[in-house]
Amino acid sequence: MSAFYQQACFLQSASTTKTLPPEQGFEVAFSGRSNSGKSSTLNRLCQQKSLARTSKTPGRTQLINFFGLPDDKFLVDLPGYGYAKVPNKVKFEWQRFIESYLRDRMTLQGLVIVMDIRRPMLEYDINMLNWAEAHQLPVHIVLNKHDKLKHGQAKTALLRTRHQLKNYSNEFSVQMFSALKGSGVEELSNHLDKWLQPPEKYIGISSDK
Ligand SMILES: Nc1nc2c(ncn2[C@@H]2O[C@H](COP(=O)(O)OP(=O)(O)OP(=O)(O)O)[C@@H](O)[C@H]2O)c(=O)[nH]1
Ligand SMILES: [Mg+2]
Repeated sequence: MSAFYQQACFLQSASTTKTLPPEQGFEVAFSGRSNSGKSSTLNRLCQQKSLARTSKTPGRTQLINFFGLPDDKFLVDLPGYGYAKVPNKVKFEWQRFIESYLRDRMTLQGLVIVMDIRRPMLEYDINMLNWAEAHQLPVHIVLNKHDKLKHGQAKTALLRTRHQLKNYSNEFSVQMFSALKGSGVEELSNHLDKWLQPPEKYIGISSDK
């Protein structure tokens, strides 16, 4: 378990471009359908139960939330897409804000897309992947809720998703994960290390928890 991500602290929320923190260092954003477990994935990665707020009610995260790590590295929790109960006007505004964040943020190194392993690669996910490809933004897909499937079914979902990614031209990777059980957390932190480049002193250092 990486000691680096355990240092994460809530920094600030943003609801408009003007309220975004200054662009410095490197950051990675977590996106995905509402209720796929983005906030739970962040909490598991950072080994903190309530760093990002989680909920059974989809659409809980309505702001872009920034978490700071040592050495000017940041993790960013984006609002979930595909949440139907929000009025269209609000949805449109969010969408514009998130799109401008993803397009213009110079410090953004990559995008983690969290999907429910039982329903990966739905329409919104594919839209996001197409968008990332068009903007040459590297993507790492986390197939979360692995614990909900038998191992064979989960493996099939992984292979099928990997196969679908073959059509994309930019950097894409995929892994299984369970925010509930903690499986896959090391694979995720190793991947993020490539994007965020933590200070030397954290590389290979794990906590004993
Ligand atoms: N079984 C299981 N449930 C999970 C897992 N990860 C998240 N959940 C549950 O899924 C629900 C949604 O989790 P969140 O982390 O709030 O999801 P989110 O994607 O951040 O949701 P929004 O912020 O609303 O977009 C909660 O009830 C979590 O407890 C997992 O790995 N396994
Ligand atoms: Mg959330």
